[in-house]
Amino acid sequence: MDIITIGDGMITFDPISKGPLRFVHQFERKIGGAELNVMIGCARLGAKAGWISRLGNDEFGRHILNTVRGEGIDISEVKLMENYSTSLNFKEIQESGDSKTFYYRQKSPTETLTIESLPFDYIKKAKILHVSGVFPAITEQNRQVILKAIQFAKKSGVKVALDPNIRLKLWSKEQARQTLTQYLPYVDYLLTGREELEILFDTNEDTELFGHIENYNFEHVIVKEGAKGASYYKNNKWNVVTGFPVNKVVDTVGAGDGFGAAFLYGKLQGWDIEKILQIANAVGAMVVQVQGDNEGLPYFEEVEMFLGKRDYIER
Ligand code: KDG
Repeated sequence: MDIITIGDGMITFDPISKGPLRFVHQFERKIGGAELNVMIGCARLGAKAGWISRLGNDEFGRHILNTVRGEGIDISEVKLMENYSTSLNFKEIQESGDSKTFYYRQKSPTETLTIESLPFDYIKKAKILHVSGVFPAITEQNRQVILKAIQFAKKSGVKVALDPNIRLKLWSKEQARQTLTQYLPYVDYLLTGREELEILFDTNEDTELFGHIENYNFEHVIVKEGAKGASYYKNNKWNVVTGFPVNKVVDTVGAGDGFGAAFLYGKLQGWDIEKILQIANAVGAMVVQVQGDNEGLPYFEEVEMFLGKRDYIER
């Protein structure tokens, strides 16, 4: 595999209408999961992607498995577990396109994914292991599973990518900081939001942030800045790569995952950082124009069309 991840997959119920969830009567059944979205993004762009996970042995679990298989992602390390229900997530969409999430993921099937059951051979053969702060936020066991996996990956020469993806509905800033900073010594690519970086290092001062960054061995620290683009850290400063204007933001969920997928795909291709961030910004801009956590993730030809590097022929 080029790239693999460990994470929860869930059914996402997207509201048909905007506004408070209590007034929404109809939903569309989709799938979500931060780490899984990144794998879907990588697979669509052209990477060989694999997913380590557990789902409930139920209709929703089968639906997720079939969809992920259909995206061309390797599911040999995904198991359907008896006596567990697949996790659910209801979204509320505001007029601005911003959204709120309501989780139903207590007793997630991923609690059966233990350190002992981690597929170390599978991890060892990948080029990149991508992890995020969502999976470790669920249980203490998950925190230990990710720690073990990234320690093993680092030791085996597999690059480690981390998106802190701090979900304050799942854990507090302090818990997130305590766990995620334990992961940092094993991380090569830190793909973060500015606010998350400030939570990680408990400061909003650039000079202090730089001091913390220098304490680790990161190959890249990237700050995702939404519509503005992204910045990469180099020589004690942020270097900005400007984003793309978007006519209409429909749904912002999954944009960071799309950005991350494109970044990781770019690393696999060996592109320079400016080109990687240009493509990642393009993918982020494409994702926010489509409803759903991963429906807007483009194929590589579509990114080229978006950038005007390939003709768009309608009929
Ligand atoms: O990044 C998008 C994810 O947040 C979404 O797909 C659902 O994984 C999810 C979560 O826990 O928020």
